[in-house]
Amino acid sequence: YTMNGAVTFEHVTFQYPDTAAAVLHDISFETKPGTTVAIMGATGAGKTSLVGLIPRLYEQNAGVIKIDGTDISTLNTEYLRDSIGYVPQEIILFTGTIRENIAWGKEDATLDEIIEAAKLAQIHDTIIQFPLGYDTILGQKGVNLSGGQKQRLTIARALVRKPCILLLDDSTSALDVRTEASLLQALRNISCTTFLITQKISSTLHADLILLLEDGSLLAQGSHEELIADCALYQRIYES
Ligand code: DUT
Ligand code: MG
Repeated sequence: YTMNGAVTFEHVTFQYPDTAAAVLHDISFETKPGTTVAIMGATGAGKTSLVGLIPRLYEQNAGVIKIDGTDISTLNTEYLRDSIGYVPQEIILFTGTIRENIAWGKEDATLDEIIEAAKLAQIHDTIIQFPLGYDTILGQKGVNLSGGQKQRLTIARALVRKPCILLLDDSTSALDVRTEASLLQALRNISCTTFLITQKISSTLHADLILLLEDGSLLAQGSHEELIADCALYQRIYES
């Protein structure tokens, strides 16, 4: 079967093997398929750790994580990671063409698939402005991209695998508000459940669910309107 991408956390607690204290405490939330989930919180709050549990990069110590109602610990790891696109916080590009960089990890991707992913990631228009287009070489001997262009390229790399769930770890920090909104709308259009770690209120405004983490605990969750009404910390972030 193919995933719908409804993710559920039930009382999830997580601790890295080499640390004394848990970094996530009793996290519970539920997403609907194809929706946008924004994760906010100060540095060290546990945002990267939380999304890493979804493709089972780590195992939680307590609680259950489900996708479409199925406990992910019962799912084949390869299938799980094939269905989940992960754009890590650290961008990795190598010396090679744009085409090779997008297809990294899925070398059998066709040019059409690469272009489709680049369009979704809002980077196609930039790429075709280079004289060599998708054959443009990146790196020391080639073109240097801006921070936001690099972010969109790595998002395209995740999308070429046609994931049902996409994890964006701070991957839109360098995008302007309008480009980010176009990206989120494109992901909605293909019904890709998107987890967006962000520090920007502009990205949470259109999220269906906002998770606000503080010291590993879920301080608040809800829509922008709900958090503005109920959550003092969110109000402070909004006003700052
Ligand atoms: N931590 C570890 N081991 C690791 C990674 C993180 O002990 O391999 C700790 C550091 C921190 C907590 O887990 O106290 C949460 O880290 P995480 O990276 O999840 O925080 P973040 O919210 O993603 O922070 P940032 O905004 O700086 O990326
Ligand atoms: Mg992080």
